[in-house]
Amino acid sequence: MNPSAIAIRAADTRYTRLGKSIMRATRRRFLTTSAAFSVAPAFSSKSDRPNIVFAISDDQSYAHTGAFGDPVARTPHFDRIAAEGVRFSHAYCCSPSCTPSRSAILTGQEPYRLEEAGNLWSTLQAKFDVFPDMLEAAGYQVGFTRKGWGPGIDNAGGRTRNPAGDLFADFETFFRQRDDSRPFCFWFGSKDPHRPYEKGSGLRSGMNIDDVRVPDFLPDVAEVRSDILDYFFEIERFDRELGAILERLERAGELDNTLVIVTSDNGMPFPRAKANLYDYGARMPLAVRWPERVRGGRVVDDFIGFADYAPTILEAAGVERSPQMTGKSFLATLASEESGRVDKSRDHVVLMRERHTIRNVNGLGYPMRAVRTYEHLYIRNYEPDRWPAGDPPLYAEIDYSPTKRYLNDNRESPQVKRYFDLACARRPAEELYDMAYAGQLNNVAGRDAYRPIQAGLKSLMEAHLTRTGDPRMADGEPQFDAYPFFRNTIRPARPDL
Ligand SMILES: [Ca+2]
Repeated sequence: MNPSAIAIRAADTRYTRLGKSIMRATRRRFLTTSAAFSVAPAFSSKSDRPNIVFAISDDQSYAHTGAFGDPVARTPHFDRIAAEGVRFSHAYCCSPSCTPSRSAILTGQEPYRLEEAGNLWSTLQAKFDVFPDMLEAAGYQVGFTRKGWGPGIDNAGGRTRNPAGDLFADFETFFRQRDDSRPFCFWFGSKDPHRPYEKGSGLRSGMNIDDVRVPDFLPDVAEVRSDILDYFFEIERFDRELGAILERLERAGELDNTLVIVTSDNGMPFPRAKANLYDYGARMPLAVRWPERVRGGRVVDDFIGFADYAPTILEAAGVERSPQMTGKSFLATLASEESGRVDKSRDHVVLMRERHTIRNVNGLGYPMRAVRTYEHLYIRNYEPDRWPAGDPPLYAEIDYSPTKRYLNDNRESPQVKRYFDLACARRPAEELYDMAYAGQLNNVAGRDAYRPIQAGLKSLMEAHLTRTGDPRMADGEPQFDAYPFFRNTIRPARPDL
């Protein structure tokens, strides 16, 4: 066993022991503090308080729904929520990695504020308030199915259950056992379209490979097109399951008093997408429907960050937000009846990444921060000597896939090398992209004409990070690389990429 594996195993044991004692303490704490999550007087009866359905796919980029204009992926149920509700064109996950993204959703805080939960596969300490606990303390019934918060070990942080609520086999089981005199909040956490895929499933389902829009950072070849179809196959499966939940609510007469939010946690599992701060890694589908309060048929262009969900959901439920929360409710925007840019202060979003997998030499992460505005994307890479997609030769931050294999097998070809380097090569300490000028492929950082813009974006980003307590803005080395990684995969099991 290599030294990192031993260190991690030791950390596992320490955290398990720690977890048990914290768990007991937390149970007491929860019982004594739950009354603090009070219900506002105006929302005292069930009819004033909506049910909430939070439907989240796993690894889906913003572009891949019918409502966002994709010509192949068929998502009639997402499209319905968008048509009868509000579609947000500029929603961004705080961090393009499952655990930190979901941690931000649940806590209403940026993941860099959440210690271990800034990383994949660690824990979310019980000291961080999560909206399902707060709703439950205010009388809601809360449940989830499949993938809630995670991956990680919730009880290592002193929790007694997944931060998304109590686990149920499916929505139907939850819905049948509920007390219908009280509202509920249900988290539908699909594992689609996370890899692995059944190779060829998209083509076999009848999708037209000629109609695939290949993103500009991937080579336009049959292998990649077919891989994208397999990804679409799972997006469509998520959408059908969403449809079944909507149909069940409609049949029970509960749909129109349900706040339905449909989104994803991070972008498509392809090179230069997932685990990157470019749009295909961090920009998310988002549609919200609540006809009793929200006029439908609108597209809103305000920037929404994932720390904004918890304050929005709590406000809709009439529950006071936690003082820990740094996100901002967008309920007023939902209720405004306006389209386009509604809240003018929402003109940018700040993004981050710390450690994703642990498959690099010494198990180090690839720390990044970024700010996205309508016109630009500025990225700061704090450790440019490390490898953004993981160390060669495995580049293990990129999920195994036919697309990754194609890039690797053809990396010496002049047509493919550029794409391989976009995903895998080292990156400079600063990147700046001008949306009007070759989008997110042409780094213009350091060019004379862009110096004032670059400086302005850096200071906008750092002001936000400082205001919200990012350890990277404080003195001393941040601890993200020292937190435990609760999975025994130090090296990828498959050496074949
Ligand atoms: Ca994910």
